[in-house]
Amino acid sequence: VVELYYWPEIQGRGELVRLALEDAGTPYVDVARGRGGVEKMLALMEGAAPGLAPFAPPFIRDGSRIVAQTALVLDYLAAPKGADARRQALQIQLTLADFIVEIHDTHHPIAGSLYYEDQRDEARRRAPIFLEERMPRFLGWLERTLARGDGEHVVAGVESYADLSTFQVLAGLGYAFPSAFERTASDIPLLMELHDRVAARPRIAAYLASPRRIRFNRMGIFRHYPELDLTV
Ligand SMILES: N[C@@H](CCC(=O)N[C@@H](CS)C(=O)NCC(=O)O)C(=O)O
Repeated sequence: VVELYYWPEIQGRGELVRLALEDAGTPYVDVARGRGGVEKMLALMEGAAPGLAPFAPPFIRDGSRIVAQTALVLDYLAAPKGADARRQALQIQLTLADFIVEIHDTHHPIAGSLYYEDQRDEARRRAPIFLEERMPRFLGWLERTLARGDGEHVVAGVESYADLSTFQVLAGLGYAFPSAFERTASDIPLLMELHDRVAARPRIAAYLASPRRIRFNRMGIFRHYPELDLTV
């Protein structure tokens, strides 16, 4: 059974791995959500197991193998068949990873170690620039990627983990920045359809309705602070 290691109280980057495991119906243990699990996770990061220790969660343990870095974990667990499809999925996933860093930095522009309240002024400068410039640039690229492909999958013609991660980023942006996201929605019709299609996949729909799906909250990457959203 695959062991997933991730912070227990947030969706975060771990959610991208959870979605892939859930969609594939792969049995897994969400270790840090169990008793003593965070300690086990930290021990592995400190090098408790032989081999390369992970720098940060999420990571997985599959037998004697420990794999970290979200995109690499997804490639390990769920790479689409075919060298071209596999490379394209990774390319898209790494672009999503860049996007996620910028999303996170809207509420933590100075340091991850400081409270939001201690960097709110900087966040108030950064968030509108993200919403006006960066969010449309990333989403526009994803929309064009769909339009140039089969219109339904970010890797044309192939179902992949990158569709699931795209869904998660769209869901998170809609939660964090409802007003800015609504303004953008009409520019990204194919992405909005992808979002709904992924949410309706039987295993994903069951997962989203289950207690395994942690709710969005103010500890994760996608946070709703009304003062950072655009006012219409
Ligand atoms: N590039 C890594 C980033 C991993 C990462 O930033 N993990 C966060 C949680 S989502 C963390 O716990 N970071 C601890 C740290 O950076 O010190 C990935 O995509 O997996």
